[in-house]
Amino acid sequence: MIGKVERYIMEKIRSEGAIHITLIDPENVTPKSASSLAREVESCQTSAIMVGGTTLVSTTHLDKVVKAIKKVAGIPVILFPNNITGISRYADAIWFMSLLNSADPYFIAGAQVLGAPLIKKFGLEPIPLGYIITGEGGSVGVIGRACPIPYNKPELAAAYALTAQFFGMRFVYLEAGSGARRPVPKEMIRMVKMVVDIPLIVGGGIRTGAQAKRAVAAGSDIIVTGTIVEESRGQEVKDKLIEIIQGIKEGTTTKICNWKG
Ligand code: 1GP
Repeated sequence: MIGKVERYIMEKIRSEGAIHITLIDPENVTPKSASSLAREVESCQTSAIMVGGTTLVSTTHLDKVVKAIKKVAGIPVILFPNNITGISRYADAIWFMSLLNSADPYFIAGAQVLGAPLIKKFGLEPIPLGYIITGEGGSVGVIGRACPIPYNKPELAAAYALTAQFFGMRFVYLEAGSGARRPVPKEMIRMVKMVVDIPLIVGGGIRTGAQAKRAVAAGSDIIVTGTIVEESRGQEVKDKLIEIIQGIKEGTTTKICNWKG
């Protein structure tokens, strides 16, 4: 069943062409800094806040961070779990994600089986997502025991994305890894976009408006950035985000779009 947050995301993509989501890693913030960050990114018109990271964090700390963000943010807070410890009852929704190119069944369906009853109990909105690690893969590639898809093999990314769609997942995410030196190349985004009808999320290593523009023009529906706000302070956070969001807007003017929505 499609819930409120998913409907909001779909409507936003439909009306704006592509959207931006900010990722906050609970390991890198205090509840206080998370709430001021949330205020700043919302004022720059990011569409939602994802909370999650690759390495372990205490659930108590995660709860405090999510609560602090929820207190100030009018936009949805969506969990981006690395494991069952990434679940908090205080969020609005959770990417119910499977790391499709992991060599370890735990990251494909094991952690999900452990987490599902908790998600049900907390009344969190699960949004089914196929997660695909590409390029260098970063920490998430190592922790998730992924076989990252080389950038020069876009047809493999397309096959994985199609698999996500055929499994009934409603979003697909091409991940380069947080802080990646090179974001997912446009050729890979384009090839995935040509075959799938579900919205495409792209993230990892996007630091400039020009990179965001290229990724959207190639077909990304959602751009996720995390590192740029973590590395910046005060006005710099806003300047960076405004640049990225402007790039996304520019990208929509020539965007490849083949899903009916
Ligand atoms: C990581 O794709 C996200 O899961 C964001 O990556 O931190 O490089 O923006 P960055």
